[in-house]
Amino acid sequence: DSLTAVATAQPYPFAFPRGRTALVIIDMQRDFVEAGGFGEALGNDVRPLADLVPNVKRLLEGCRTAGIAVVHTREAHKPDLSDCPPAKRLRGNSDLRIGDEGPMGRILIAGEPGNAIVDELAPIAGEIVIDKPGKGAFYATGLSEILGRLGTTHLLFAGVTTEVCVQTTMREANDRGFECLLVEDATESYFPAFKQSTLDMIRAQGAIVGWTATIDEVLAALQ
Ligand code: C5J
Repeated sequence: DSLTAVATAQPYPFAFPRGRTALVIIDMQRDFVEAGGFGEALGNDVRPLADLVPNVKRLLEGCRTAGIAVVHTREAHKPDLSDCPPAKRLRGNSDLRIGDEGPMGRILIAGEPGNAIVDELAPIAGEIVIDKPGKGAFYATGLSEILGRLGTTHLLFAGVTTEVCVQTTMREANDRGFECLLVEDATESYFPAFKQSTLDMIRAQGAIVGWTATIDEVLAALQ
């Protein structure tokens, strides 16, 4: 429906037409959230991201109940790596690189066990799943066209990691004319200070990139 919901948010209330809003859940895949994946290969402690899963589930279920469209993304490359520039594959000093065989299959490769969205957040029929080769979900994907066909104007963001794929996608969306809100307790980083800085910079200067609100604030607006 086109009824407008209004969430308590920072830096000021966020009004969103329910029928033109989508929840975008970024990269809640085993590669980032579970031991043995890309995130751990890069030297990170994945526990804070694993602890985030129940929060994202609560937001997802609330949005499903309210009839909000849902988009899931995965950072995923083709098995032949033709969509992975050497600059991305060779970056860093990890022993395990994109495309290498890891404990959960080939790292960040579509179709491998580690590339799957965690079971608790698995997409259901009718939800959109985007495989993205970049950090931003608009780069080299059909996301713009899909949201255009749906008539989507407002996006609620969740997922990982706050300052990399979530922030990049939110900035891409902002430049494409979407009104964007990041759900504070439905996103996480391997670096707590980076999460906090990202929330602060997004909502600074009168929501220069967008708004932030808690899960409770978003779900209260959808009651
Ligand atoms: C990263 C992501 N951090 N999903 N990917 O490499 O944020």
